[in-house]
Amino acid sequence: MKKTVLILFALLIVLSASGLAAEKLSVYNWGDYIDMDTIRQFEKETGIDVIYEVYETNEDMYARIANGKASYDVIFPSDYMVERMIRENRLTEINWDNIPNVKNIDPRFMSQSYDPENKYSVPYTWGTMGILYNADMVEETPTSWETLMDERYEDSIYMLNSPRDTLGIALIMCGYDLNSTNPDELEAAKQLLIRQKPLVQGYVVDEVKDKMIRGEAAVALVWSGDATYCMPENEDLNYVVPVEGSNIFFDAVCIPSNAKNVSAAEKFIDFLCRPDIAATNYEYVGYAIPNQAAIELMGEEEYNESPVNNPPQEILDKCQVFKYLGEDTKIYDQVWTEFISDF
Ligand code: SPD
Repeated sequence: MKKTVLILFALLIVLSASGLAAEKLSVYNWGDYIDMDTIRQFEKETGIDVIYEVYETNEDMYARIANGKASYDVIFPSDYMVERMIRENRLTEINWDNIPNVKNIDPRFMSQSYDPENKYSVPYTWGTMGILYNADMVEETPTSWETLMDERYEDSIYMLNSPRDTLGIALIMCGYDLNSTNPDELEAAKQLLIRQKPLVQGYVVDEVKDKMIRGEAAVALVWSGDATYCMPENEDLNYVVPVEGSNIFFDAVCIPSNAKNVSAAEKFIDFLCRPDIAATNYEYVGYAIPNQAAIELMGEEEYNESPVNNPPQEILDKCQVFKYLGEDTKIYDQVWTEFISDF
């Protein structure tokens, strides 16, 4: 018995020393942004062990990577963060020969302004920001961002604990561009958020879904995919992109430049682009997808039934993408820190 244990132990040491122990892939993603069955299926099909960690905002993810304390093989940054990480040489160029399933991505989602030659990012999801409201708790159907300043909703509003998103909408509410870098305009946006504070029950990210489903607030600033998740769970919930316009975002899958296992990262990204995988993952995640083959597999008509994930062109025309603002990002960091640390 002792001998068998010793042999097994020695075998284990030999296997890990020779690199034959299970290969590892380290994935860093937003909360609730992949079906864990997708991960399990990938592990089963490839024998690669996935180490999975989550973050709540682009800024959290960036800080963890930039401080050099952690290395990941796959991350899921949004548009402006992809742009920032490209400029700072923090991403690995994708070897498209190893991602044959990219053929399933609708070409309209490729070569976006944040990665014009499409060298570093694979489109994953997209969406808008808008207001998720409880029809039973609001006096009238919201159409404007002004709802977020309506005193009738005292202590009944959730805002996003995400600097670019919340400041971007506050800028629009002040009549400015959501990519403004003018310090006076950002100060005005901060003052608006300060005036709004008595109405706000909390600044949250993923928790907003359960809170709105349970009817804990009348309205919330949300990303469209979270509205898609909530609406079937509570028939009073609905979503609107306000008339003043909003943000349209594109989230991508990327490989950081300090990734340890690029080949496993490519396998994982290619797996995510497979139509069957993208389709089942969509059922869980709820965000609109750029994978045309997956949409066809699910049935285009059924997929298009969701007005949240398929806003009409006139709404999209009023939406803008966040841009990376270079050194001016520091103004946002400062304004947001001053604001949120006082909440
Ligand atoms: N549950 C996390 C969803 C992540 C959505 N990304 C939004 C990006 C906004 N710029």
